[in-house]
Amino acid sequence: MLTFKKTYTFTLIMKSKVQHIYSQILEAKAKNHKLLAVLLDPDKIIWSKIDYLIDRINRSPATHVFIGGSHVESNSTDELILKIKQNCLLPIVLFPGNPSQISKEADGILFLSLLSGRNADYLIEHQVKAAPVLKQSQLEIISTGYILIESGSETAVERISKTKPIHRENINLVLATSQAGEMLGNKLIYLEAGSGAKQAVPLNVIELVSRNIEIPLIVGGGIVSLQGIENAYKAGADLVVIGTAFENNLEFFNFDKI
Ligand code: 1GP
Repeated sequence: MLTFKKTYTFTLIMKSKVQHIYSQILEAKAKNHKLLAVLLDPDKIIWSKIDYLIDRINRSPATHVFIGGSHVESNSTDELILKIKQNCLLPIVLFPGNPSQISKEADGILFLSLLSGRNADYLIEHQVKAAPVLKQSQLEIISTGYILIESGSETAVERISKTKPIHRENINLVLATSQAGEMLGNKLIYLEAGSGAKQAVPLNVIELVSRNIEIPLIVGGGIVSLQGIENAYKAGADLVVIGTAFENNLEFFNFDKI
């Protein structure tokens, strides 16, 4: 824990700057300041603990709050974002499984295209449906090449998108897909093992991709320890996403006891 705290300087991105989420990610990358997103799924929020959850986020090294899930059933996304905004200054970025999860209350959106799959719905159809809604919003739109990596068992993204992940040992295909995503004009590449994945994205894959693209690299899925976060940073991740580990243990980032 201590090593983790001392090794990385986290940039606190204040609310006044939230219209520039992407430029601040670029700035952090240029300075080698690592970024950390806490992912909240509106369907998994325990509302009786929401104030405590926000307090834990404020005390954590998180630089962003991501909101979303592969399959969000409730309509509580707006309510959740408004509640967080009352007491938390971090930028709130949508990480949607489909267009129904768009909320104008957020600051930005990862406009995802699932490049590892060959299901046209997740490559372009959902994006076409979302475009008119996004055009009417003030959300900062951050196009993101989303690449699912095989992680030991079927994940929600795989099940819902009806696509196969790229095999974790097929590193050349992960690289070519990442580079194609960059050439298509995406602003970010997101290497995803899947929420609650048994195995996180392999470090050699993170290393290879980060060395061979210019745009910032997000890594998430199956990272369950501070050491795991640190390893992903060392391998070249610019931003790490933590969902399940924080959801299961709100003390995951607690540095108070050090
Ligand atoms: C899932 O990458 C995110 O889309 C986070 O995954 O829930 O396993 O942390 P975890």
